[in-house]
Amino acid sequence: MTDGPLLIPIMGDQLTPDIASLRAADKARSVVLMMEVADETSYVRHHKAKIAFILSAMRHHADRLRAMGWTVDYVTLDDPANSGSFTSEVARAVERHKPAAIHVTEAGEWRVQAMLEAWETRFGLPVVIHEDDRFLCSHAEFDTWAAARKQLRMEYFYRDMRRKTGLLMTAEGKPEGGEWNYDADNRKPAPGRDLLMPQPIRIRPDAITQDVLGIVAERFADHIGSLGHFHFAVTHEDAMRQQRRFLDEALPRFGDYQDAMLTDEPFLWHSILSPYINAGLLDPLALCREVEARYRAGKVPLNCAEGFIRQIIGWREYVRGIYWHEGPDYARRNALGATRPLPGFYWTGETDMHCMAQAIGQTIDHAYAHHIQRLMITGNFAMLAGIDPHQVHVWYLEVYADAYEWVELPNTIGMSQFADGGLLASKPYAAGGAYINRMSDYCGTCRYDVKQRVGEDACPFNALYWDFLARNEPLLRRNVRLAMPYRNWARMDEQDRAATREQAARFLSSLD
Ligand code: FAD
Ligand code: DLZ
Ligand code: SF4
Repeated sequence: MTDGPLLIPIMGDQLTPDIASLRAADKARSVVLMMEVADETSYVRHHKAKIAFILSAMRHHADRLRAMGWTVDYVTLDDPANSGSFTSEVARAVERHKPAAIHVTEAGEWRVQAMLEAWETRFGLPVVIHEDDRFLCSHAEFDTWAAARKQLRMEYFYRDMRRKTGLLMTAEGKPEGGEWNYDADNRKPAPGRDLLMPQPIRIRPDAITQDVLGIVAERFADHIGSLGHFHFAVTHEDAMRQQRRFLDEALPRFGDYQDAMLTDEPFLWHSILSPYINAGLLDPLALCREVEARYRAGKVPLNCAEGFIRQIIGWREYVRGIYWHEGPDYARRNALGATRPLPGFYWTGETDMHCMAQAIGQTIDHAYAHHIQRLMITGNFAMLAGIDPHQVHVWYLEVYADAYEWVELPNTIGMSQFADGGLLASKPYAAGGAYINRMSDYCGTCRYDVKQRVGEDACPFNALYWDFLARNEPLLRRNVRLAMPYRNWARMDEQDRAATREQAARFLSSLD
């Protein structure tokens, strides 16, 4: 081993100053390497605002590390010598710094993890890959949990995470309030529009962000998305301001309106914190402890505190566990054999379906849509229409500022498209127009009539819903949670069934 420094590559979703690879190192004998590389900006065609957010947050993080005393070697995207990939940039850095060893925190996805694992052989240097302990549950712990069960369900995993963290637990080790889950209280339709509705703070771009916005506008002009609405925090301090704003203004009603949708109101009572949590600017466990403290101080009802904490220590940890447990070919699952190409309006929002135009339009503007819009509008439509789940996956990975494969893929392939055949979700999240009408104000101003199943003006979701069940009957018939809809389908008279399927076929051929 040489007496050179440690080389510590930090990637765009590792913007945490005490991440494992840094915690283990001596500042005086280390070089932190940060790399803006074409491979990462282009492995899918990310939304412009997603690229701008990550690059600006990386540049600010480099300054933060320098201020803490680290030596940071930062390679910008427009550096003429930039060779374009993590591995080739690490190779150049090895030449520059002649390190004794490389220390790195495990990657967030299979594609990049494979690169890290090849570095030791490639560079002939010791490479230490640290576990990413920003997550509550390690890969090994999840695998052990999964191995002990016949059927994997988030709810039981979540209970274990509650016990592990002590969040919302009583001194006797029971769940606070007597129940583990208050989801039944969290399905209120949206109230009317209200001028006092909470809104995320609009952070004004500083000089660093403006530079990045210029680079992105020029280099990624043909990627989806607008930069005109760029409002993201790009520093830990500003992300903390967004966190406090959420805790004070939105959390007290987060649970009640978690599933609600309202025209031209993209944010409602959601936190809009996922980009910061996923990039490492916010600590998810510390955030949950704050939420619990608000509940214990009587400022937030239990259904809101529990509902929020479940999303983070339940769903977020669970989907990560599934991603690594299932392996890289999870991305190619297609249990329902869906093959239709993704319709063009997913890129423009130009469709007469008002719900789809709203969800896609705000995605283009803000690189954001909340969970129910992703699951029950764009995701539901894609599944009902039989869109190729891999194309759906790539779309979600591209368009949201919080999208990294470890979290996006199980949500898309598993939860939203049922393409894993029921590993993640116990039934397909399929719904007709009635659900959308109940949870939103979208249908009132739509060109289609949500009450009609067939005819010129019929809401497309209605015929598509029945057609989805009918065409997938051999695969889904035995699912007990679908027994009722299949009974209703069987009760419909023969002519109605045929007319419904013809209606769906006409609509689907109009997509082609
Ligand atoms: P809130 O509603 O305020 O929820 C609080 C936090 O809980 C979120 O910030 C997030 O960290 C976590 N969370 C909530 N639901 C989930 C979930 N299902 N899985 C993981 N974490 C969750 N989330 C991502 O972070 N990245 C993605 O790429 C992503 N892709 C998705 C794709 C599809 C098809 C679906 C249905 C969901 C996806 N989600 C993804 C989950 C969820 O939609 C987002 O986390 C959420 O909308 C982010 O907005 P928010 O911060 O306002 O969340
Ligand atoms: C998403 C992304 C983008 C757009 N650009 C970069 C980049 O230039 N440099 C970088 O270090 N990370 C970037 N990222 C995030 C990475 O894709 C992410 O860190 C890896 O996929 C590991 O999960
Ligand atoms: Fe969407 Fe149908 Fe309602 Fe129109 S009528 S907004 S298409 S659910």
